[in-house]
Amino acid sequence: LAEEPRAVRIGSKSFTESVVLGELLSTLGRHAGATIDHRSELGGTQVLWQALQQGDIDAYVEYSGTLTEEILADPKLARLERIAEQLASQGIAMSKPLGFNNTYAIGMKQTQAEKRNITKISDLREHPELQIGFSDEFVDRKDGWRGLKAKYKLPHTKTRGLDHALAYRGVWGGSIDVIDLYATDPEIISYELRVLEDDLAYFPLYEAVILYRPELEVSHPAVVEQFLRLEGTMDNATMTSLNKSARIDHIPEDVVAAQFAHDHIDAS
Ligand code: PBE
Repeated sequence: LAEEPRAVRIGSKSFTESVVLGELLSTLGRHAGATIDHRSELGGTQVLWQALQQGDIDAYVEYSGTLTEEILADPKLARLERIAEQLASQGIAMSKPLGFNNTYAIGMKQTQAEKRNITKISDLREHPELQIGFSDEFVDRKDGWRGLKAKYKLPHTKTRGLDHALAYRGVWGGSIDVIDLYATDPEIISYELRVLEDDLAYFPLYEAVILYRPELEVSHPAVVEQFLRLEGTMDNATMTSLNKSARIDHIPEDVVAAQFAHDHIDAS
């Protein structure tokens, strides 16, 4: 009896965009004829990276800045070619950028920012009274709160770790003044937030790339071929609008992904 080809396992982190991208990889993999197992919302960056290294998953979408700051912990690896080389030496393959930069940013309600005349992150220094609420991962990451506080010499001490979606509700409701944003979050527009200028250039680029185990090129070459069709197809406006469909219009992530694949890369 011929062995059934094994399922291709895709991972995603616990936030909407990552799930949409996981569904997109799943759609493309199925289009290539593979059986797909999407382990949705597995956890944060470290959980996904370890799952990929251990072979519990075959692929997921990561961000260049997250690779240099948090995973490889070598901020000097700014160029994508160098990141790819480092990953290759650890047995992981990386695609070219999908085309958008989902950087962290710091934001607050436009009305609040106007009232206090705050346009850039360094302006926060003069406002120790502001309530800060950061998403869980941002509180702990090397490219997160601690580094930001040090670089900008911010006086705030009481920071709360929150689920990212809850942080938005808090800032809208007024219980939190300042939060971390992801640049492709649709809430920035719908909740009328101001993105503060990163005037000391603290944040690196966070270009989305697909990470995958190179064995996939042997076991499922058609799947890899489909995955790589995503390279260069998604700019920030595109990703933001997919996130909006899921988060604001409540369309299920798999439907959002299938629609994009159908309309833009002729796969569904
Ligand atoms: N990011 C910003 C984070 C979350 C949002 C995309 C750089 C990450 O998952 O690495």
